[in-house]
Amino acid sequence: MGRFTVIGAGALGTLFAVRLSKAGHEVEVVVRRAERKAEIEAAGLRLTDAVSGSEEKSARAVIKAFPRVRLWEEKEAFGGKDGSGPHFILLAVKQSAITRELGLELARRMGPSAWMVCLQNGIGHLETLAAHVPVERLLAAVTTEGAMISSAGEAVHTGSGTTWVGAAGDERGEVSEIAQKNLVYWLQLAGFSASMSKNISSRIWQKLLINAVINPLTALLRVPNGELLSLPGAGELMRALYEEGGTLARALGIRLEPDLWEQLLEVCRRTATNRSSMLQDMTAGRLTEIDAITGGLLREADRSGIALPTHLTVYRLIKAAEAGHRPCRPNIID
Ligand code: KPL
Repeated sequence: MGRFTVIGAGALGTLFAVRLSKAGHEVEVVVRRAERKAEIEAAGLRLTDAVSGSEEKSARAVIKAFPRVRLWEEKEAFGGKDGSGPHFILLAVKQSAITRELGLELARRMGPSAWMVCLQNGIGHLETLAAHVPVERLLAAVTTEGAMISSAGEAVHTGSGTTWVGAAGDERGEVSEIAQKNLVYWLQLAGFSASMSKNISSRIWQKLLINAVINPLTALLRVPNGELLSLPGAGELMRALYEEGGTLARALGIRLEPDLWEQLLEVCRRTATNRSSMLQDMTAGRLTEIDAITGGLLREADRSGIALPTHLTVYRLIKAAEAGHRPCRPNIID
């Protein structure tokens, strides 16, 4: 059985931690604040299936408090000091938590058999981490699983999706191939639909285009994903954002599947009751991931001299809305 460290007990972190732990793996969950650790320990890590209503509880996961930056003195490595077989660190924190400081700390705590698996939406995080973590130890994961946090330690699984795993530096794929196979196999045994991807950048971009349509619009309109399909005018806005993103991706030579627009609509249908992560952040008064999603597209467009007027408008609206919710709590690894 495998060893997993899940960093961040948000919706995705909890979903992966509970399923992997139930499948018999050694799982530790790392949260930043001691109060959150105590809350989760008291209530247990739980996962509820939104469709069947059944509850899965994980008794096996060990929960550790990730010390605050100034307390990061203890030398303990994630996943224990040694052990046989690969140790996967699932990084399930928000983009805004991925800083140089975190990269340095993670690199210091990674043992010799550790692989870092990044589950973030958007772009930019892999470059930040690769400055500190050896790129051949970095795996990118793209998931279309839908989940929401309902209380401390409790996630609701709102829609099943697929998780693709690939080497962060595409050309280093052969170095991590055995680890990738192992991870995919264990994810499958834990009940996930998972596959290896030889072209993870294309998967990252396809998810980015989907998030750049659904997330800001649901956050601005304050509706669950499914309602975008029926609100007057929303369809036109979705299409405009999608077309602009597609033009940029093609200009950058990124391969997009021909039915990506259909896939986007399908995500809205499959996660119809889900409140997007951006809507959840906005409602909770946290900073959103707009800089890594729409902001990521705008930065790339700027470098290529391409205009994305609809994305720019949406970006400014979200920035204004975030500021209107002051005081914004910084995103935390919760
Ligand atoms: O990834 C998502 C998110 O909310 O961030 C989608 C796919 C839009 C599901 O809600």
